[in-house]
Amino acid sequence: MPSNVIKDRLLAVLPESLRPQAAQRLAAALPTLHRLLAGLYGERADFEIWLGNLMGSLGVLYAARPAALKALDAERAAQPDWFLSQQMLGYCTYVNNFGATLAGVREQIPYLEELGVRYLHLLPFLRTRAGENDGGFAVTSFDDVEPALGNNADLEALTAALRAARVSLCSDFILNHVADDHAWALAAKAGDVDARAMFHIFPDRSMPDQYEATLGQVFPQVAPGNFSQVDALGGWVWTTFYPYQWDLNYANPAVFAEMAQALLRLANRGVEVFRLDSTAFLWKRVGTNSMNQPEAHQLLQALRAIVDIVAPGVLLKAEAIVPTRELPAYLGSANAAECHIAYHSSLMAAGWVGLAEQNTEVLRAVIANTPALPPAATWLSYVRCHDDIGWNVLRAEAGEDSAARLARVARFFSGAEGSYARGAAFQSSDPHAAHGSNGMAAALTGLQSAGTDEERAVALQRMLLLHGLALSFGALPVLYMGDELAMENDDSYLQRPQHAMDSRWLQRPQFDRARWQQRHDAATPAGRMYLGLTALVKLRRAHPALAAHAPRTLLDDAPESVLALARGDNFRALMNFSAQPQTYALPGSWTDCLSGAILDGSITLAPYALHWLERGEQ
Ligand code: OTU
Repeated sequence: MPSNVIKDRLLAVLPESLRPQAAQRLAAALPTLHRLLAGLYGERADFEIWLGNLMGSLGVLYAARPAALKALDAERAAQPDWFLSQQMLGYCTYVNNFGATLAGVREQIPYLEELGVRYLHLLPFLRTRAGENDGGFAVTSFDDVEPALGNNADLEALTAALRAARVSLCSDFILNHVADDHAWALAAKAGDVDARAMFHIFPDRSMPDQYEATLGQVFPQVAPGNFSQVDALGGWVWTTFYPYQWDLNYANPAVFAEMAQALLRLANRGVEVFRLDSTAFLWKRVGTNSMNQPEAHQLLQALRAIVDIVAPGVLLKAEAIVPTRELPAYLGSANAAECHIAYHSSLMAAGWVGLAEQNTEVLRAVIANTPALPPAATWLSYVRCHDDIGWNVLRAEAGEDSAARLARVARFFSGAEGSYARGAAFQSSDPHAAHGSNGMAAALTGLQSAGTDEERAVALQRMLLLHGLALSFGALPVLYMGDELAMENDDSYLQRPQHAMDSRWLQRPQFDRARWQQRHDAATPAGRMYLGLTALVKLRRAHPALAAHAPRTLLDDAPESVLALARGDNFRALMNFSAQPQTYALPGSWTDCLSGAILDGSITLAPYALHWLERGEQ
């Protein structure tokens, strides 16, 4: 089908007034979209018909986009790097833990504003499976809010209120799998042929065994294997994660078309950023680990092209917990846009390795392996999130004996051998290794185990150090709910049989009102963390050198336990990962932004200290 016919399918459903703008966006993005989809699905006899229908459906969603969101699209099209500013700061939380419901989250907006938050990631809030649902990561309907949390009107009221406060709502978009009680899964179980084709279903073990030969395992203890036997399906279905999370089959164009529309319907309710969950797993290939396949990137680029046409103010964020070298591809290149943001899980994990080893070797290797990015794209930096800290992403950077080295780090954070940390090792098929470590930052940095004021002060310094790295690296930094108040582990999951095997629940506590009330009281750990962190946030806002896209250089003249980053010519971030003071020579005279001290020729960093320096005497 010639491209003007495809284009017309979209334009035809738009009112006259929207057509010139749509024609412009189509001219920019349709050739790419057409090429990508033809590459993925072009060999099917009905490809052109399918594509025409998809364009018609996109037109309907284009026309339905509310005026306030169209205005946002226009504003952001005029300034596509808006989210790279040093004014941007994220906050991530579960709805129920933070505000009970979506309406309750709305009440928390003043607190978010006080913190300086401009981006709020609410963990899954769509209708989820009855019973165990992996913290909402098993979605039953992309068109309904989980009833316990509210309804679509509450969602729209929340996005409107956040928009008014200049806070962008980020929602998970779990596109790799659906719950086993999603309408497609139910229909597949009932024998519907089209619904069965939405999944990877195998009559016997022959294909699953072939795939398993080279697949990894995400939850080897609680959900071993990548396939689940379902009698109603008469065979095995692909389930990378829990058995009730059925992977979607993106080799079927219907899956792509349905999911793209589901995303846009949420965008039309005011979701501004989509956290694309488990993006690495979207395409399966025998003989590989079925992660990071070229087709997974083509799918994401196609999704991006669609967003650029229908809702160009929307951002896509890749959640791909993969080795550093695989990460940049998720942010695309100058001529192939993909996601706008990607988690830098290597940087996050390496920060923790730095603490455990009191050495920045791995951190420096990660930073050296972090390439410059295309314009209007950035990393997401963070200290903790709702998942484990996955160590395996660092295998390349952790040197020759990386497995043993990372296993030592995992043992350190589970409190072994006299360590101050109070975390838990997570999920491994190998008793000598650990997939990851769990625990709140306060537990992993020693605050929870501290017995004296001095120990508490050191632990808080470690927490601020890692947050300082996230805030000065050059990224969109996202705080994890509770860390700003130095909240500790929540052990209550051990009492819940359905969660007891999944120690990620350690870091999913209820927002602590009592600590929140102490946040301005420097005599409390909560207050010290809050005041220390908010001082950094405030300072960051005033320094364009700390914007995500401002230049970054790793300085190699610092002691091995000190990480030294130059941000442009006139700004430096220095971080001491050791328990010993460290001295570092400085060229010329600098001002310490936090203390105001003037430094001439050198600086001595206290244990775990973070310093932001500005050139000259300010
Ligand atoms: C994501 O995570 C989510 O963040 C998890 O909370 C979900 O359980 C999972 O998807 C399924 O939806 O591999 O790259 O090691 O890092 O499960 C995606 C644990 C993932 C997580 C891993 C993960």
